[in-house]
Amino acid sequence: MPRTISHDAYTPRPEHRFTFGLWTVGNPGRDPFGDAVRPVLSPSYIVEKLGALGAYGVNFHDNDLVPRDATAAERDSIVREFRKALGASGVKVPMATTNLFGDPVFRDGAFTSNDARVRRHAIQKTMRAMDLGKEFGAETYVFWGGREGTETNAGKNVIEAMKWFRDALNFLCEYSIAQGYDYRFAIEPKPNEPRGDIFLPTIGHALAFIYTLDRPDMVGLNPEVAHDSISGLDFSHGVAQAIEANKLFHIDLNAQKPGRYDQDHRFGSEDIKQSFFLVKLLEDSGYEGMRHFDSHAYRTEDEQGVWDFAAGSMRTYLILKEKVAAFHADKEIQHLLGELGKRGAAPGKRISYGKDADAIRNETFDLDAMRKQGYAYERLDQLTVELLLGAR
Ligand code: GCO
Ligand code: MN
Ligand code: MN
Repeated sequence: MPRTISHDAYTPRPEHRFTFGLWTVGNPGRDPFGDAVRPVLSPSYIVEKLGALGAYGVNFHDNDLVPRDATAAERDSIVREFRKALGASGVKVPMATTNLFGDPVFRDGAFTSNDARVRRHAIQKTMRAMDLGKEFGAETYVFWGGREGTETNAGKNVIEAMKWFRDALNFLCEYSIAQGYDYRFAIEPKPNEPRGDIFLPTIGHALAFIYTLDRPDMVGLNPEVAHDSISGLDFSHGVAQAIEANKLFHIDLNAQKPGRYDQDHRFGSEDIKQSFFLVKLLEDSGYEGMRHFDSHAYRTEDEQGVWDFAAGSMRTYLILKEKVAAFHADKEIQHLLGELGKRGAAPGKRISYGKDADAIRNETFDLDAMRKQGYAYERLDQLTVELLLGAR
């Protein structure tokens, strides 16, 4: 029996900017060992369901919407029907992207394949996918290079591959400008899977690469929880660095046990504390972009499980957002943070050579006192845990 949607403080609404991909809720549960377990859902049906659940938008790869072998007439009729579904549900398309990984032609990469014809084809496919995204008003264009990488270093010159990657992004930035598309490009780093090792594996690699492009202002990041967790990194540190550099253009929310294959589980279903600090970072920093759930329901689930998964992702985000407010309102937590603030942790306490050179050169430090004083992080963390567990 379908569950009824509850209307309480955690009911998602379009202004929360929650989005899903056609490929996420539409994932039929195929894995390397087993067949699909759920029927394919049509894009229009997905949009209708997401609208009813309170999502703001839906994103897609070109081929999630228009199959690879569609004729021009089929493309037109698919576009027409999808537009109708969007209009009826009020669901928006804030982001679009290209499938540069499914077709066997991309087995050695797309922009970095050793075959120059493949590299040119990848660019052509992306130009057409950018056209498609713009037909629905997409503003962010994601580049996830799932096939850009290697299993062996014997066959690829990685220095050349970086140049090919850069050429492709420079080319596509010019295309966006020439067409008047005004896209914001967001690179999505991932360390491995489907390739043994993927190029631009972390937020840091991608960030450094961006500043080597012709138009670094147009290009930012789409970091994903699961991808940094695979590498055992603290995701919110990478996201904070992206925010500080004004490069957080989009974000993929999900959950992942460290060190495993890409699990793409429901947001908040693994590391609650990590998820909390991520929501806190996004909310406290005033991030205004989409909260995109790049994840899918467990393979055990039928269609109802998929909508439980989608509703649960948004609900958990909103519960954690409320916990963020509770953290800010908690007197003891705020007292401890206030003590840190007095010691110099409050924002804005920065130095510069011009202003401080003499003072620092001549300052006398009470090193004994400085060595003895603790930071009360044990207490602060325990209070955070208790708050998350509902004991405060
Ligand atoms: C993955 C990636 C993808 C991308 C998607 C949009 O690990 O499979 O996260 O889901 O996010 O292709 O670019
Ligand atoms: Mn992923
Ligand atoms: Mn992703």
